[in-house]
Amino acid sequence: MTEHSRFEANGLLRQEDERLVTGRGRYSADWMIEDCLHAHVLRSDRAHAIIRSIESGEARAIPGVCLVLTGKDLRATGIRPQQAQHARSSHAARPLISPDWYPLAVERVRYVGEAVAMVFADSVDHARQAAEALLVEYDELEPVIEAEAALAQDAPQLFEHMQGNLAFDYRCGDTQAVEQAITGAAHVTRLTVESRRLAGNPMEPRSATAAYDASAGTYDLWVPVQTPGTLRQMLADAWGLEHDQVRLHVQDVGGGFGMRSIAYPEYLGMMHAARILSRPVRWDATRSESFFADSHGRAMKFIGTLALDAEGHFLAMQFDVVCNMGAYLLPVAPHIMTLTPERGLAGAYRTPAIAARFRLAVTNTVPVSAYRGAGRPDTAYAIERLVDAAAFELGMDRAELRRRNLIREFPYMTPLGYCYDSGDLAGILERALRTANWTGFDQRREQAAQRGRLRGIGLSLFVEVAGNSIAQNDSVRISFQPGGRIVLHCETQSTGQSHDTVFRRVMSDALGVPREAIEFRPVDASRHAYGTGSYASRTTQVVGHLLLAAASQVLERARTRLARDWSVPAGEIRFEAGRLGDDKHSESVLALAERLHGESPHPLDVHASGVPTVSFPNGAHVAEVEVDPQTGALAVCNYIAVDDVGTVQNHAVVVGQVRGGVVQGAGQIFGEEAIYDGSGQLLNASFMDYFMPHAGIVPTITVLDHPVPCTTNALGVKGVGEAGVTGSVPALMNAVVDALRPTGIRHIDPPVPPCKLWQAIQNARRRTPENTHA
Ligand code: SMO
Repeated sequence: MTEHSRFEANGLLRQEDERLVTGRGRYSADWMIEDCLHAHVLRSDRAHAIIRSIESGEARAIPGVCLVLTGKDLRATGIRPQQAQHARSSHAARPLISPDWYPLAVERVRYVGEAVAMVFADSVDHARQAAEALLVEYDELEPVIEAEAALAQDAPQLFEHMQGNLAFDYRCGDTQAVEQAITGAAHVTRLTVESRRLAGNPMEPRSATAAYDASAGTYDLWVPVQTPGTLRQMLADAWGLEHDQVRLHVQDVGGGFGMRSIAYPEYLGMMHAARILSRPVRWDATRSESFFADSHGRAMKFIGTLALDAEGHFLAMQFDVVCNMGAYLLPVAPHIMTLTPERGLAGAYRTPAIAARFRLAVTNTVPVSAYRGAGRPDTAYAIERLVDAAAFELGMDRAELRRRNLIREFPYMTPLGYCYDSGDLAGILERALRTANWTGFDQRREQAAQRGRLRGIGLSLFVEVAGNSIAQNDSVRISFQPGGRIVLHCETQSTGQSHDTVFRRVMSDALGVPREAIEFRPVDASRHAYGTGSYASRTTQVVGHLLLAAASQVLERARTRLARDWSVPAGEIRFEAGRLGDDKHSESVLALAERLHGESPHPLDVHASGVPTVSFPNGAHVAEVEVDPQTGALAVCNYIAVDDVGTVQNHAVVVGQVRGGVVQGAGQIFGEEAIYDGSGQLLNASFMDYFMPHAGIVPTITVLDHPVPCTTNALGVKGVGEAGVTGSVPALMNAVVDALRPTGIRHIDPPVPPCKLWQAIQNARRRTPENTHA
């Protein structure tokens, strides 16, 4: 049986499942390239220091060592440092200052874990031994760890040309209108919330192999990547190469989450080594190393203000946001810390005036970049906690306050100029409340109290932006192969989102051909298509839209050809159930394609490209939790997710994405946080110390689709990849704070591991119930 027929016969939900669950997945460390040298990276063990010297004599003397590469060596090759860009740098109060980011530190280290040197040897052991034999002489500097401390007067400075460690000061909205509304408001709620720094942990630690072909002048890399098009471009640009000179090989990626989209230092060092040593080179990160070598996420603090009239109508919303960027600005980081939040800053509400200021600070910590949701969970958390706080202060039901301020008509233009194309926020809100039995909660709280538990219920109503793109263009190509096969070329690697299942089905429906005739090629060394890849929940709307456009071109061409063959007007040829025909003739797309194989290029091969749009997935999530005040233990009792992700292509995939996202958000609540001490050491860089979410922390998750078709793409999809996490962070924290209300606690930030909850409850009991902050 073919893989496809087994997939059908066994009732499997996804094309990919059988291969992946029977151990036939192929991740980057599974590629075995012959004759490899091995790399080991020497990383800085201090947060901020001048590199006086690197003595490598002893290291070079170790048998099997082929190359010791330092930052100075690499800079001397003429490599271009990477820099972040920002679409609106010139509109900012102060333009973006993006420091040069070299793969290996030159002259100065700025965070623990920064790559200082790479050693290449005939074995992993020799490479490590040699790295340990390197003698680096440092002059230590004072480090700064937290963003606000970095922005303070007299803080240690990371870069000479960046005064006050302020990389970017970005403002949006009508500040004057907001301030006026606040002054005249009947009620003003203020709340500061923090979305702490996370270290993402994909299942697959990063592994890479690089090879150089001297005769062709090309590089081959086997890497885990979610954005093959962008990565190729970044690697090529660093070396001043044509993009075609870098070829990426990737089959499966064990988790992307935004972290698999960067031209990481190791890749650039390995390209150099592969070229000058004329040998392929390989590097496998250890799990602990990944905590320093991969980008971190979140690290945003929001000071929020909400102004309301006497009836609880929102008048204005304002946020002062401080972001901890880490030691360098990764390429898309300034974008996701400003424009992504801005696009969804209205949330689900008709607030007439909205303004925000974002200050991006550099610190002596691991650089921050996209991490599932990339600014959206943080923003939703800030808005939804603020709305809950206002409801509490006004003595209003939280659902009622939201109801009163809902966006009810679409399209809706936010005060910041973004257009929510479609939605049914009232519908999803009521459905979530009904499913969760919101009105019956008091009874459940009562029953829990009798068992000595604090029970809380929390609601989040969110709108997030998807397809949030820095891309100019994406393209796909459809090519017809002999033997009745159709190949879909694009550049967007799945990291678990089931692209193969979804896109084969889209094309099979559009052309009326069996799914097994279709092959989906997400990464293509021969450059038949281009794109920026898979992030921001964008792939189905962008690539799916282009695939549909390409399919209609195929049908158009087929019609034109058949009209000629049959001598009938093209307008009379109908397309039904996979066949083209009129009253007298009939031929399937595949049969026609087969008949035309003598011609070159194949007459039905098409290419479609376009500028990607954005969409606004939205949802209402309700979480119910219990806290044991004796131990501080938190348990999630019930979780309802009602999501409008636009037209659903595959329900199982939607459910999987939402559940995974909800649990990933719950990780941030239950314990995830990258914890630094004052000297800049990361204290929990292992699974012994860093909390990892698992399915058990949110035992039951009800996922309900509430599709309202998106109007800006042909498939009607809005994207689902990040909806779960964007909804769950605020829903769970609203529930936790609600549970703690009887103790007098009015706000607490995640993570809330038992020790923190227990301590907060103890502290609250010692204080007056009024105005208590944990
Ligand atoms: S955090 Mo994402 O891959 O936009």
